[in-house]
Amino acid sequence: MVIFRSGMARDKIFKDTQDFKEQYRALCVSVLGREFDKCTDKERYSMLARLIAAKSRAIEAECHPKEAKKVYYFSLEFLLGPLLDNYLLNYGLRDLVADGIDEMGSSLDTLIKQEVDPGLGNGGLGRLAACFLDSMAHEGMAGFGNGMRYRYGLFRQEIEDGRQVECTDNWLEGGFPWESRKDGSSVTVRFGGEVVRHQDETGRFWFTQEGGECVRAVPYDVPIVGYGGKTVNKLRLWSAEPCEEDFDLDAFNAGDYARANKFRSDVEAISTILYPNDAGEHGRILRLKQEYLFVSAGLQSILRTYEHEHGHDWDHFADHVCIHTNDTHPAMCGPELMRLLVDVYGLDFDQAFKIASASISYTNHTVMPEALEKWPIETFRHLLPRLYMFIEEVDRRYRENLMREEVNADLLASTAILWDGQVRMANLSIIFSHSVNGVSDLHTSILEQTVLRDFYRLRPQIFNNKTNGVCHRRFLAQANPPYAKLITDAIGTRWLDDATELERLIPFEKDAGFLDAMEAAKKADKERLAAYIEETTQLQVDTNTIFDVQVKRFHAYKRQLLNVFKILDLYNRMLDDPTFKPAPTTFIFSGKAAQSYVLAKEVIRLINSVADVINNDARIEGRLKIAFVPNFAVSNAQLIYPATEISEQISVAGAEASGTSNMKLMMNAALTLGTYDGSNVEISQLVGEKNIKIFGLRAQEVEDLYASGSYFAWNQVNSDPGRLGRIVSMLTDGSLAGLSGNFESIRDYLMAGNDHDLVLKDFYSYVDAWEELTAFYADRHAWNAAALHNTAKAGFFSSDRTIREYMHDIWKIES
Ligand code: F58
Repeated sequence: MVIFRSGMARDKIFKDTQDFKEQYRALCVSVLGREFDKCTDKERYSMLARLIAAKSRAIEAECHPKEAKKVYYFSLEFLLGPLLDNYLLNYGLRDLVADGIDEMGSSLDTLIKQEVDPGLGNGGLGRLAACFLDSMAHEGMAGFGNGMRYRYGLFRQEIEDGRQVECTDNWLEGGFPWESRKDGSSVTVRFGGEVVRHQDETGRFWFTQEGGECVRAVPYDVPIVGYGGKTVNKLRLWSAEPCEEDFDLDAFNAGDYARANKFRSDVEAISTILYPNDAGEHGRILRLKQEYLFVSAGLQSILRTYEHEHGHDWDHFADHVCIHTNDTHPAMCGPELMRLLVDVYGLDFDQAFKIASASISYTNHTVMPEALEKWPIETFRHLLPRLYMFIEEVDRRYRENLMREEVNADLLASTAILWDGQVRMANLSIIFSHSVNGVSDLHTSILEQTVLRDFYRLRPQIFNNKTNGVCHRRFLAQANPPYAKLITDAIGTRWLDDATELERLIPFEKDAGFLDAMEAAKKADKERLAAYIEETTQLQVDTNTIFDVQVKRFHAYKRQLLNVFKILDLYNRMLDDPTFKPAPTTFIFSGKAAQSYVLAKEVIRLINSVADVINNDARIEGRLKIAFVPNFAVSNAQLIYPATEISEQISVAGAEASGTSNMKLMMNAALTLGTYDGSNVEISQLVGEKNIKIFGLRAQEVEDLYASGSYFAWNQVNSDPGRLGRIVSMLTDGSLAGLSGNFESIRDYLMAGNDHDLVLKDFYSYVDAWEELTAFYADRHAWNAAALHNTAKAGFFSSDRTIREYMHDIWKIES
């Protein structure tokens, strides 16, 4: 399928198929010492990726002039997903390479399947960072990622007896052909030790941090290929290694290898795993070390480049460099940049603060207070004694300024960095930033009105909204070939560059032929997903049923539980009343729960237990089916989104900052069944109420209900023992216990916990909304037109648009 625009950089990469084959064969021989024909599929994939990576590095080296303003996107997570297919699409090389490989007796699809997902992120925040890298390259800007190269990604999820089991994700086992190690760009990062004051004869003094633990941060660079292939940026991932000077040679010589090696494993632990459990001081210190390591190493590397390109012209640093911090994990960027400018480059404190705050910006991704990071001052100062001095001084001056105006005195408790024995990372981020943004309209206004209200009162001008977006090339063009082809046949290829072109699909909402073809494409996508479900779970699903999908991290506020309650309600009503026939539906769930999040893991077990009961109950004649797809990752997400017809976005209003699966799913012509939360609000405004189903309390109503103290979960249950009460009873009466026991803790969360996420409160409006939406599905023509309208309006949710807004409003870069 040719869905690429002309004039792409591909011609510079391979002259033709013959040229590609020759280069590919030569690489196999030179690296592996074996002919292509003697290589395994894994090796063939690896060599192909290396070939494309090498070409990309060559383009990258010449991409940006030194005057170009550079943006460094600091994020502890980049959920890249597989790269090969995406880069071939971006270069416009897919057909040429596929033909070449066919002629060599293999197939591109076989090789693509060999690629493993680098699991370098948890969920939405990490995937957003990866979409942004893609869009920055697409926009032709010099935008670079800075993150951590975790030896083990987020765990691989398996399901046993309905339970989530966490297995090690050894994603680097077979090597990562996209990366290249840059020993020459290594830097040193120091933890612990003490701060020593030095003074010379003139009275000039300075500080150094000495002793403690010295870590060598080694960068691995991954090329980021923008669509069109003209811009290639890079993602720099840091790995922690011991500094040779710290090696305990005495212990080694004395044969005490355990002691000699201990420091090695302590240091390497820093880049071993993605976000260790928050349990225990040790785990937390490791997390703080990760945060400091990638911040310090990234900034040292930026300063080196700056010095190389602009010398010591520090006054113009912020004209050339933007440092964007993805949530609070890189919050130490501010003080660390100051430390480097003062201690290494000899600037004074005020100048350093000015430079730091003019170059740093911050995105907040959550309104949940428990997610706002805090560190005990003692831990912090012990680990980072010199950095802490800068934080303390900035905080002292901040307080002094605030107290000068009496009206502000009450803002100290909420806005100071140091409070109650803790370093508050969100406050640190904000005080060092010239821009603070939320990720949807609703989220930003909640930040301004509640969570960060006092900061907003003080500096309203730094607050702004940047509604999230997703990479439509990956999640529509690449993930959904039959639909992408249909779109391209209808409106040409420009939508790949400019997603707002999708609006040109609107006239086709009246075109019966187009709508039939669209339904056929959806059917093909459903069949592909059904085959994957069968392969991974041995469950057969019927592609003539509605595919109703909720895929995302498991969290109480996202309310997968509400979805299960709805399914149980439909089931109970079918058993009670043979005339009640809900629309035949396959409910598909996928997602991981954090290792230590007991309730979320119980909800996974509940879904699988309900599936075990319903899927095996002949009385309902296969009308309802539940599939849990294990190990949700970018790669299987790309199979799930295209096959979806109902997109479940049912978080309690006011809790989801934005959500991004809602965007990926609408793009793929799914209708949203959702609350008025996060960017569902903007989806609803764009597609119009005919083309989305909204239910439940609004954010303000939720807040008022909490504030009134008048909500009692028991009232909900007592007022309808036949439906809601019955479902709550089923949690503990043995009806669902067949697979692995009852669900007391879920019942406790609902009843003793007074239904914190208002599952019971929104239950009826949700079930009614589902029934109305599925009734609408029966009108195939109207449904398909509404589904197409969702795709047509999805252009706004391309991360290209989001990045252009960041460029224009925050980074001050013109396209
Ligand atoms: C997510 N946050 C938001 N955090 O929940 C979601 O609404 C939003 O669309 C997305 O960010 C992108 O803005 C999120 O994914 C994390 O994964 C944290 C990582 C660090 C530990 C705590 C969760």
